Amino acid sequence: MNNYTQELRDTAKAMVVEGKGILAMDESNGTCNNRFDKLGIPATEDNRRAYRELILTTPNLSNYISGAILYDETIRQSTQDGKSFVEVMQNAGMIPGIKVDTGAKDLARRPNEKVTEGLDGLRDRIIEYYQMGARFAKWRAVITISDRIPSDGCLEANAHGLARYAALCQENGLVPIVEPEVLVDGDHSLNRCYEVTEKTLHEVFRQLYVQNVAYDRMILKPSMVISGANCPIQASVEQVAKATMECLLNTVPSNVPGIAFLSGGQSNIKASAHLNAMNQIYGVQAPWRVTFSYARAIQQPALEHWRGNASNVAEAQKLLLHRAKCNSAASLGNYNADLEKQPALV
Ligand code: 5MM
Repeated sequence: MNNYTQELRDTAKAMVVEGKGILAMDESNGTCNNRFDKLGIPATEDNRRAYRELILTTPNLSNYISGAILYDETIRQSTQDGKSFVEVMQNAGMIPGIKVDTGAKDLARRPNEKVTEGLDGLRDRIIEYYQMGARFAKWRAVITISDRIPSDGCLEANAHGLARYAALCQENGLVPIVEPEVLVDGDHSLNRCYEVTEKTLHEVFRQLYVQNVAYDRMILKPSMVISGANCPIQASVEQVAKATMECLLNTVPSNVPGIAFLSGGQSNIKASAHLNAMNQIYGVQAPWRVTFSYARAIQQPALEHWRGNASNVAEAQKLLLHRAKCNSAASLGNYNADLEKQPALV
Protein backbone atom coordinates (compact mmCIF):
# COMPACT_ATOMS: atom_id res chain seq x y z
CA MET A 1 0.00 0.00 0.00
CA ASN A 2 1.42 3.42 -0.85
CA ASN A 3 0.51 6.51 1.21
CA TYR A 4 -2.54 7.22 -0.88
CA THR A 5 -4.19 3.78 -0.86
CA GLN A 6 -6.90 4.46 1.72
CA GLU A 7 -7.43 8.04 0.56
CA LEU A 8 -7.95 6.87 -3.04
CA ARG A 9 -10.46 4.22 -1.93
CA ASP A 10 -12.36 6.77 0.15
CA THR A 11 -12.39 9.34 -2.64
CA ALA A 12 -13.58 6.80 -5.22
CA LYS A 13 -16.41 5.70 -2.92
CA ALA A 14 -17.42 9.30 -2.24
CA MET A 15 -17.50 10.07 -5.98
CA VAL A 16 -20.19 7.43 -6.54
CA VAL A 17 -21.98 7.63 -3.20
CA GLU A 18 -25.66 6.60 -3.34
CA GLY A 19 -27.89 9.16 -5.03
CA LYS A 20 -25.08 11.31 -6.45
CA GLY A 21 -23.15 11.54 -9.69
CA ILE A 22 -20.29 13.55 -11.15
CA LEU A 23 -20.78 16.77 -13.10
CA ALA A 24 -18.52 17.03 -16.16
CA MET A 25 -17.67 20.71 -16.75
CA ASP A 26 -14.22 20.10 -18.21
CA GLU A 27 -14.88 21.42 -21.70
CA SER A 28 -11.60 22.72 -23.12
CA ASN A 29 -11.68 26.33 -24.32
CA GLY A 30 -12.29 25.19 -27.91
CA THR A 31 -15.33 23.08 -26.98
CA CYS A 32 -16.72 25.69 -24.57
CA ASN A 33 -16.29 28.46 -27.15
CA ASN A 34 -18.08 26.38 -29.80
CA ARG A 35 -21.02 25.91 -27.45
CA PHE A 36 -21.02 29.65 -26.66
CA ASP A 37 -20.80 30.54 -30.39
CA LYS A 38 -23.93 28.52 -31.17
CA LEU A 39 -25.87 30.66 -28.66
CA GLY A 40 -24.27 33.97 -29.57
CA ILE A 41 -22.34 34.20 -26.27
CA PRO A 42 -19.01 36.04 -26.74
CA ALA A 43 -16.19 33.49 -26.27
CA THR A 44 -14.13 35.38 -23.69
CA GLU A 45 -12.23 34.12 -20.68
CA ASP A 46 -14.51 36.09 -18.38
CA ASN A 47 -17.66 34.60 -19.91
CA ARG A 48 -16.22 31.11 -19.43
CA ARG A 49 -15.47 32.08 -15.82
CA ALA A 50 -18.93 33.56 -15.26
CA TYR A 51 -20.60 30.44 -16.67
CA ARG A 52 -18.55 28.13 -14.45
CA GLU A 53 -19.37 30.39 -11.46
CA LEU A 54 -23.07 30.02 -12.28
CA ILE A 55 -22.69 26.23 -12.21
CA LEU A 56 -20.58 25.90 -9.07
CA THR A 57 -22.60 28.36 -6.98
CA THR A 58 -25.94 26.70 -7.74
CA PRO A 59 -27.59 26.34 -4.31
CA ASN A 60 -28.08 22.72 -3.18
CA LEU A 61 -26.14 21.27 -6.13
CA SER A 62 -24.20 19.05 -3.74
CA ASN A 63 -27.45 17.24 -2.84
CA TYR A 64 -27.08 15.46 -6.19
CA ILE A 65 -23.49 16.04 -7.32
CA SER A 66 -20.52 14.46 -5.53
CA GLY A 67 -17.81 16.20 -7.51
CA ALA A 68 -17.13 18.13 -10.71
CA ILE A 69 -14.48 17.73 -13.39
CA LEU A 70 -12.77 21.05 -14.13
CA TYR A 71 -10.51 22.19 -16.97
CA ASP A 72 -7.03 23.65 -16.38
CA GLU A 73 -8.27 27.23 -16.91
CA THR A 74 -11.24 26.68 -14.58
CA ILE A 75 -9.36 25.17 -11.64
CA ARG A 76 -7.29 28.40 -11.51
CA GLN A 77 -10.34 30.72 -11.62
CA SER A 78 -12.39 32.40 -8.89
CA THR A 79 -15.86 33.82 -8.35
CA GLN A 80 -16.49 37.50 -9.05
CA ASP A 81 -15.98 38.20 -5.33
CA GLY A 82 -12.63 36.45 -5.26
CA LYS A 83 -13.27 32.95 -3.86
CA SER A 84 -11.39 30.26 -5.77
CA PHE A 85 -13.62 27.69 -7.47
CA VAL A 86 -11.80 24.94 -5.58
CA GLU A 87 -12.72 26.61 -2.28
CA VAL A 88 -16.34 27.08 -3.41
CA MET A 89 -16.54 23.36 -4.15
CA GLN A 90 -14.87 22.31 -0.92
CA ASN A 91 -17.21 24.53 1.11
CA ALA A 92 -20.22 23.08 -0.68
CA GLY A 93 -19.02 19.48 -0.12
CA MET A 94 -18.18 18.70 -3.74
CA ILE A 95 -14.88 17.05 -4.69
CA PRO A 96 -12.76 18.97 -7.24
CA GLY A 97 -11.57 16.93 -10.23
CA ILE A 98 -9.46 17.83 -13.24
CA LYS A 99 -9.23 16.79 -16.90
CA VAL A 100 -5.57 16.00 -17.61
CA ASP A 101 -5.53 14.73 -21.19
CA THR A 102 -4.55 17.20 -23.90
CA GLY A 103 -7.05 15.96 -26.45
CA ALA A 104 -7.64 13.32 -29.12
CA LYS A 105 -5.27 13.72 -32.10
CA ASP A 106 -5.12 11.92 -35.47
CA LEU A 107 -3.54 8.48 -35.08
CA ALA A 108 -0.66 8.11 -37.54
CA ARG A 109 -1.38 5.84 -40.54
CA ARG A 110 -4.86 5.08 -39.23
CA PRO A 111 -7.38 7.17 -41.22
CA ASN A 112 -10.37 8.41 -39.19
CA GLU A 113 -8.95 7.13 -35.89
CA LYS A 114 -7.73 9.16 -32.93
CA VAL A 115 -5.35 8.69 -30.04
CA THR A 116 -5.52 10.77 -26.87
CA GLU A 117 -2.34 12.60 -25.89
CA GLY A 118 -1.08 14.14 -22.64
CA LEU A 119 1.40 11.77 -21.00
CA ASP A 120 4.41 14.11 -21.35
CA GLY A 121 4.98 15.91 -18.04
CA LEU A 122 1.85 14.34 -16.59
CA ARG A 123 3.39 13.32 -13.24
CA ASP A 124 4.33 16.95 -12.47
CA ARG A 125 0.93 18.25 -13.55
CA ILE A 126 -0.84 15.70 -11.32
CA ILE A 127 1.32 16.71 -8.34
CA GLU A 128 0.45 20.36 -8.95
CA TYR A 129 -3.28 19.63 -9.28
CA TYR A 130 -3.25 17.59 -6.05
CA GLN A 131 -1.63 20.54 -4.27
CA MET A 132 -4.34 22.81 -5.69
CA GLY A 133 -7.02 20.59 -4.12
CA ALA A 134 -8.00 18.19 -6.92
CA ARG A 135 -8.70 14.65 -5.71
CA PHE A 136 -9.58 12.93 -8.97
CA ALA A 137 -8.74 13.24 -12.66
CA LYS A 138 -10.17 12.38 -16.05
CA TRP A 139 -8.73 11.19 -19.39
CA ARG A 140 -10.98 10.55 -22.39
CA ALA A 141 -10.16 8.22 -25.27
CA VAL A 142 -12.33 8.38 -28.39
CA ILE A 143 -13.23 5.32 -30.46
CA THR A 144 -15.04 5.69 -33.79
CA ILE A 145 -17.18 2.92 -35.29
CA SER A 146 -17.45 2.05 -38.98
CA ASP A 147 -17.43 -1.24 -40.90
CA ARG A 148 -13.61 -1.23 -40.79
CA ILE A 149 -12.73 0.49 -37.54
CA PRO A 150 -11.75 0.55 -34.73
CA SER A 151 -8.49 -1.18 -35.60
CA ASP A 152 -6.64 -3.23 -33.00
CA GLY A 153 -3.84 -0.65 -33.20
CA CYS A 154 -6.22 2.16 -32.24
CA LEU A 155 -7.74 0.22 -29.34
CA GLU A 156 -4.32 -0.77 -28.01
CA ALA A 157 -2.84 2.75 -28.27
CA ASN A 158 -5.82 4.36 -26.51
CA ALA A 159 -6.06 1.71 -23.80
CA HIS A 160 -2.32 1.98 -23.17
CA GLY A 161 -2.63 5.77 -22.76
CA LEU A 162 -5.54 5.38 -20.33
CA ALA A 163 -3.59 2.83 -18.29
CA ARG A 164 -0.38 4.89 -18.12
CA TYR A 165 -2.45 7.93 -17.05
CA ALA A 166 -4.36 5.92 -14.42
CA ALA A 167 -1.16 4.53 -12.90
CA LEU A 168 0.36 8.02 -12.62
CA CYS A 169 -2.82 9.29 -10.95
CA GLN A 170 -2.84 6.51 -8.36
CA GLU A 171 0.86 7.01 -7.66
CA ASN A 172 0.20 10.67 -6.81
CA GLY A 173 -3.13 10.70 -5.00
CA LEU A 174 -5.76 11.31 -7.69
CA VAL A 175 -8.51 8.79 -8.42
CA PRO A 176 -8.45 8.23 -12.20
CA ILE A 177 -11.70 8.40 -14.13
CA VAL A 178 -11.00 6.12 -17.10
CA GLU A 179 -13.16 7.27 -20.01
CA PRO A 180 -13.20 5.21 -23.21
CA GLU A 181 -15.93 6.84 -25.31
CA VAL A 182 -17.29 4.80 -28.20
CA LEU A 183 -18.85 7.53 -30.32
CA VAL A 184 -22.52 7.43 -31.30
CA ASP A 185 -21.69 8.90 -34.77
CA GLY A 186 -22.59 6.57 -37.65
CA ASP A 187 -25.37 4.29 -38.82
CA HIS A 188 -24.24 1.19 -36.93
CA SER A 189 -26.66 -1.07 -35.08
CA LEU A 190 -26.97 -1.67 -31.35
CA ASN A 191 -25.25 -5.04 -31.83
CA ARG A 192 -22.27 -3.48 -33.57
CA CYS A 193 -21.96 -0.93 -30.73
CA TYR A 194 -22.06 -3.81 -28.24
CA GLU A 195 -19.30 -5.66 -30.11
CA VAL A 196 -17.02 -2.59 -30.25
CA THR A 197 -17.71 -1.50 -26.66
CA GLU A 198 -17.02 -5.01 -25.34
CA LYS A 199 -13.75 -5.25 -27.26
CA THR A 200 -12.73 -1.76 -26.12
CA LEU A 201 -13.43 -2.47 -22.45
CA HIS A 202 -11.59 -5.82 -22.57
CA GLU A 203 -8.53 -4.04 -23.98
CA VAL A 204 -8.80 -1.18 -21.45
CA PHE A 205 -8.91 -3.54 -18.46
CA ARG A 206 -6.10 -5.66 -19.93
CA GLN A 207 -3.89 -2.58 -20.23
CA LEU A 208 -4.89 -1.34 -16.75
CA TYR A 209 -3.75 -4.71 -15.42
CA VAL A 210 -0.48 -4.58 -17.36
CA GLN A 211 0.26 -1.11 -15.92
CA ASN A 212 -0.53 -2.27 -12.35
CA VAL A 213 -3.58 -0.04 -11.87
CA ALA A 214 -5.68 -0.94 -8.81
CA TYR A 215 -9.26 -1.50 -9.93
CA ASP A 216 -10.66 -0.60 -6.50
CA ARG A 217 -9.27 2.95 -6.76
CA MET A 218 -10.66 4.09 -10.12
CA ILE A 219 -13.97 5.01 -11.71
CA LEU A 220 -14.99 3.89 -15.21
CA LYS A 221 -16.75 6.46 -17.41
CA PRO A 222 -18.05 4.55 -20.43
CA SER A 223 -20.50 5.35 -23.17
CA MET A 224 -23.76 3.40 -23.25
CA VAL A 225 -24.38 0.62 -25.78
CA ILE A 226 -26.70 2.47 -28.10
CA SER A 227 -27.76 2.52 -31.77
CA GLY A 228 -25.68 4.79 -34.02
CA ALA A 229 -27.16 8.28 -34.38
CA ASN A 230 -28.03 7.60 -38.06
CA CYS A 231 -29.16 4.00 -37.67
CA PRO A 232 -32.70 3.67 -39.08
CA ILE A 233 -33.65 1.32 -36.22
CA GLN A 234 -33.23 2.96 -32.84
CA ALA A 235 -33.12 0.60 -29.86
CA SER A 236 -35.65 1.12 -27.07
CA VAL A 237 -34.73 2.37 -23.60
CA GLU A 238 -35.01 -1.17 -22.25
CA GLN A 239 -32.83 -2.63 -25.03
CA VAL A 240 -30.13 0.00 -24.40
CA ALA A 241 -30.22 -0.61 -20.65
CA LYS A 242 -29.96 -4.39 -21.04
CA ALA A 243 -27.25 -4.33 -23.72
CA THR A 244 -25.18 -1.81 -21.74
CA MET A 245 -25.38 -3.69 -18.47
CA GLU A 246 -24.68 -7.07 -20.12
CA CYS A 247 -21.62 -5.59 -21.80
CA LEU A 248 -20.32 -4.09 -18.54
CA LEU A 249 -21.02 -7.25 -16.54
CA ASN A 250 -18.91 -9.15 -19.10
CA THR A 251 -15.95 -6.80 -18.94
CA VAL A 252 -15.68 -4.71 -15.76
CA PRO A 253 -14.09 -6.25 -12.64
CA SER A 254 -16.45 -6.38 -9.67
CA ASN A 255 -14.17 -4.40 -7.37
CA VAL A 256 -14.35 -1.24 -9.49
CA PRO A 257 -16.34 1.02 -7.11
CA GLY A 258 -18.42 2.77 -9.70
CA ILE A 259 -19.45 3.32 -13.28
CA ALA A 260 -20.35 6.91 -14.18
CA PHE A 261 -21.68 7.21 -17.72
CA LEU A 262 -21.07 10.02 -20.19
CA SER A 263 -24.16 11.22 -22.08
CA GLY A 264 -22.49 11.38 -25.49
CA GLY A 265 -24.99 13.67 -27.21
CA GLN A 266 -28.13 11.85 -26.03
CA SER A 267 -31.12 14.07 -25.27
CA ASN A 268 -31.48 15.05 -21.61
CA ILE A 269 -34.50 12.86 -21.16
CA LYS A 270 -32.98 9.80 -22.89
CA ALA A 271 -29.82 10.10 -20.76
CA SER A 272 -31.92 10.05 -17.59
CA ALA A 273 -34.25 7.30 -18.86
CA HIS A 274 -31.40 4.96 -19.86
CA LEU A 275 -29.60 5.36 -16.53
CA ASN A 276 -32.86 4.85 -14.68
CA ALA A 277 -33.70 1.67 -16.61
CA MET A 278 -30.27 0.19 -15.85
CA ASN A 279 -30.76 0.80 -12.15
CA GLN A 280 -34.36 -0.41 -12.19
CA ILE A 281 -33.64 -3.64 -14.06
CA TYR A 282 -30.34 -4.56 -12.39
CA GLY A 283 -30.53 -2.59 -9.12
CA VAL A 284 -28.57 -4.19 -6.33
CA GLN A 285 -27.42 -7.09 -8.53
CA ALA A 286 -24.76 -4.89 -10.11
CA PRO A 287 -21.42 -5.19 -8.30
CA TRP A 288 -20.60 -1.50 -8.78
CA ARG A 289 -22.58 1.74 -8.32
CA VAL A 290 -24.12 2.84 -11.63
CA THR A 291 -24.44 6.61 -11.96
CA PHE A 292 -23.74 9.57 -14.24
CA SER A 293 -20.90 11.88 -15.20
CA TYR A 294 -22.80 13.96 -17.73
CA ALA A 295 -21.81 17.29 -19.26
CA ARG A 296 -24.32 18.24 -21.95
CA ALA A 297 -27.21 16.23 -20.44
CA ILE A 298 -26.94 18.30 -17.25
CA GLN A 299 -25.72 21.67 -18.49
CA GLN A 300 -27.51 22.27 -21.80
CA PRO A 301 -30.84 23.79 -20.59
CA ALA A 302 -28.97 26.07 -18.16
CA LEU A 303 -26.52 27.25 -20.82
CA GLU A 304 -29.33 27.91 -23.30
CA HIS A 305 -31.23 29.96 -20.73
CA TRP A 306 -28.22 31.91 -19.44
CA ARG A 307 -26.89 33.09 -22.84
CA GLY A 308 -24.29 35.25 -21.12
CA ASN A 309 -26.85 37.42 -19.34
CA ALA A 310 -26.38 38.01 -15.58
CA SER A 311 -30.11 38.52 -15.06
CA ASN A 312 -30.72 34.91 -16.21
CA VAL A 313 -28.40 33.29 -13.66
CA ALA A 314 -30.99 32.35 -11.01
CA GLU A 315 -33.35 30.71 -13.51
CA ALA A 316 -30.46 28.93 -15.26
CA GLN A 317 -29.36 27.53 -11.88
CA LYS A 318 -32.87 26.11 -11.36
CA LEU A 319 -32.65 24.35 -14.72
CA LEU A 320 -29.22 22.95 -13.87
CA LEU A 321 -30.43 21.73 -10.49
CA HIS A 322 -33.45 20.10 -12.10
CA ARG A 323 -31.29 17.98 -14.42
CA ALA A 324 -28.98 17.08 -11.54
CA LYS A 325 -32.00 16.02 -9.48
CA CYS A 326 -33.50 13.92 -12.32
CA ASN A 327 -30.19 12.12 -12.87
CA SER A 328 -29.74 11.58 -9.15
CA ALA A 329 -33.18 9.90 -9.13
CA ALA A 330 -32.16 7.85 -12.19
CA SER A 331 -29.06 6.63 -10.36
CA LEU A 332 -31.45 5.14 -7.80
CA GLY A 333 -33.99 3.83 -10.34
CA ASN A 334 -36.53 6.41 -9.12
CA TYR A 335 -36.80 8.69 -12.18
CA ASN A 336 -40.19 9.11 -13.86
CA ALA A 337 -42.23 11.48 -16.01
CA ASP A 338 -43.77 13.23 -12.99
CA LEU A 339 -40.36 14.04 -11.55
CA GLU A 340 -39.24 15.31 -14.94
CA LYS A 341 -42.10 17.86 -14.84
CA GLN A 342 -41.44 19.08 -11.28
CA PRO A 343 -39.17 22.12 -11.20
CA ALA A 344 -36.32 21.85 -8.71
CA LEU A 345 -36.35 24.37 -5.87
CA VAL A 346 -33.16 26.37 -5.53
C1 5MM B 1 -17.80 12.91 -23.81
O1 5MM B 1 -17.59 14.10 -23.14
C2 5MM B 1 -17.56 14.03 -21.71
C3 5MM B 1 -18.91 13.87 -21.16
O2 5MM B 1 -19.75 14.84 -21.75
P1 5MM B 1 -21.18 14.45 -22.32
O3 5MM B 1 -21.97 13.94 -21.14
O4 5MM B 1 -21.70 15.76 -22.85
O5 5MM B 1 -20.99 13.41 -23.37
C4 5MM B 1 -16.95 15.35 -21.22
O6 5MM B 1 -16.42 15.23 -19.92
C5 5MM B 1 -15.91 15.75 -22.21
O7 5MM B 1 -14.73 15.06 -22.00
C6 5MM B 1 -15.75 17.21 -22.35
O8 5MM B 1 -16.93 17.92 -22.33
C7 5MM B 1 -15.13 17.47 -23.73
O9 5MM B 1 -13.93 17.97 -23.53
P2 5MM B 1 -12.98 18.39 -24.76
O10 5MM B 1 -11.62 17.97 -24.27
O11 5MM B 1 -13.41 17.64 -25.98
O12 5MM B 1 -13.13 19.85 -24.87
